[in-house]
Amino acid sequence: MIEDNFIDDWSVFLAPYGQAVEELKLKLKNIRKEFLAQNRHAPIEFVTGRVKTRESILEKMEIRKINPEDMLIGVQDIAGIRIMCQFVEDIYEVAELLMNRNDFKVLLIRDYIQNHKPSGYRSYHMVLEYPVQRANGEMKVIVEVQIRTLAMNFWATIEHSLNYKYHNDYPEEILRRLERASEAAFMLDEEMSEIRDEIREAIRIFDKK
Ligand code: 0O2
Ligand code: 0O2
Repeated sequence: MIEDNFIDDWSVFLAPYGQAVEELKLKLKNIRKEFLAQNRHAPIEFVTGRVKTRESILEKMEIRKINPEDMLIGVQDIAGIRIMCQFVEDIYEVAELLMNRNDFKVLLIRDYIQNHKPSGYRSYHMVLEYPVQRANGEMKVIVEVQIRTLAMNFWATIEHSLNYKYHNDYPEEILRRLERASEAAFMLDEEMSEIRDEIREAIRIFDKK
């Protein structure tokens, strides 16, 4: 295991990341509320967030052979936000919303929807530079935002749990099934997009009731 003493106090180090996650969750949940208050389809279904633990940061550094001085470049998801959407179109609407904000800077985008990962993983990733106000002044922290549909989230969640058991070394049969499941999730998203307008109308009527 990699030495962890290049950080004096991990809880002090991680605190601004925690603050960034809490602030962003609140802001994103408010976007949803605003849309709903205006009786509009909310492109955000729900938001989750977490700060990576010390153990998980060190593990990622070990696996990827990241030196301590490169930690902030190599581990961009110490603060992680996940935004779940109903439809693929919503993902791009949310991305646009985030790009037009001036409370943080979008540093980079990785579109694993247009170019899914070999594993079958699909999501839209954004890396942000988010300023948090601390007792000693402003600090800019890096936050990874993953935007995905419920179907993409379903696949990624299952694959992630399986990975605990197989450590990326899947038996051929499971790999094949995961690939098929990823395609099925993608097709589900495509089908849902096609009937999106009808679903929207149904939701509107349901909400009114
Ligand atoms: P609500 O009103 O229940 O939706 P915290 O404990 O403060 O760190 P939080 O937000 O409570 O943070 O927990 P986390 O783990 O970041 O996010 C979980 C949120 O995602 C919860 O919402 C869950 O209700 C919501 N969630 C999880 N799965 C689903 C789902 O399938 N559909 C929907 N609509 N929401 C889901 P909150 O924040 O407790 O608020
Ligand atoms: P956690 O907290 O366990 O989810 P690179 O792979 O070098 O291009 P990097 O830095 O790994 O880029 O970032 P990437 O791939 O854009 O995003 C990494 C995160 O995306 C992962 O975090 C996962 O959350 C998610 N992810 C990426 N690929 C997959 C996949 O094949 N399956 C699943 N389930 N999730 C994936 P971590 O580090 O695994 O952390």
